[in-house]
Amino acid sequence: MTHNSILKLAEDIKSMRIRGAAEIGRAAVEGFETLAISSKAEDTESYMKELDSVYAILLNTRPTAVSLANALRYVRHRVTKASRSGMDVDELKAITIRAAQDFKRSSVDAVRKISEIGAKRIRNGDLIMTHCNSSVAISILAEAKKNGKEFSVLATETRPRFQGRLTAKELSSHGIPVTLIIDSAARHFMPKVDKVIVGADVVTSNGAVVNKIGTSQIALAAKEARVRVFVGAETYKFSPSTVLGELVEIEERPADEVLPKRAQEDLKGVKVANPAFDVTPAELIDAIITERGIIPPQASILVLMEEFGWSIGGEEMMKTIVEEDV
Ligand code: RUB
Repeated sequence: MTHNSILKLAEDIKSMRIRGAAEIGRAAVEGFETLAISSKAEDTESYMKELDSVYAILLNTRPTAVSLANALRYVRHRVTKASRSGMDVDELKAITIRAAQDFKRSSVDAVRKISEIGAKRIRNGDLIMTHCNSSVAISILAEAKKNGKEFSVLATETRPRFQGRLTAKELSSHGIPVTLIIDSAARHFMPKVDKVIVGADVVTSNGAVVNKIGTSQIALAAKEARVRVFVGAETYKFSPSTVLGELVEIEERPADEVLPKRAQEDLKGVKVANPAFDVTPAELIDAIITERGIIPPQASILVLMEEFGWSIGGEEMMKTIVEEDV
């Protein structure tokens, strides 16, 4: 039977009480920790079944963020390997907890490294635009402020869920001057902007970035105004399956996030579309800041090859869609 707190965790991710790609990944592996602590399984087979069921429940909460899938696979892969090597159920539980904690530690560490690298690109007097609420983008800005840089930020409000308000609040709490603007004002302000810094839910093998809906419009306006676009992304946000041509699924959120139920009744027959993310092609991105350094988006394939130990067209690369192998 699935533990109630795991179902609650899944619901919290689905309803966006827990949100943002990094946070989703870290929260998901905590689901495995909860399982390991509370499972009453006495043999490895039953434990692996429970693990697989928790994996499926959490994986299906939000379809776009690859951080979620990669985090879950990071843990499951280690436990599966241990199970195949003949470890007993208590050892498997201990490995689950250790792997989950390793993932969380490496995630926090990656964000810290990205913020140190990214902060160096911020100059005194900069006006920086950000979109949505990215913990990675905010860490870069907070680190720059900590290092004594003086700059200000334009934060888009990010309809329909207004995550930009969270961003404005967090930046303000770091003493960074911030102005909240409506999403459609992005192009209006762009000629005054020095840099755009956003986060990512997914980086594909061809260097495209999937992030909050509206990111690609901002990147387009930035290109037109010759403003640099930086994306902060940990390497676990790079998607291995895109190398085989898999497309990233764009999450469609409920209509009432855009139009409350009562307003929908007034607009009978009108459909609402509410995609949560969009794709910004590599040509509109200047650099991706990872924990391993700043790379041009076109080098994303190299990150994936190193991460998974692939050679071009090699057997391991061709097996990437087999979940256990990634
Ligand atoms: C959040 C969003 C963020 C990325 C990166 O979307 O698009 O820009 O997830 O965030 P949502 P982070 O609010 O729908 O989850 O840098 O924190 O991983």
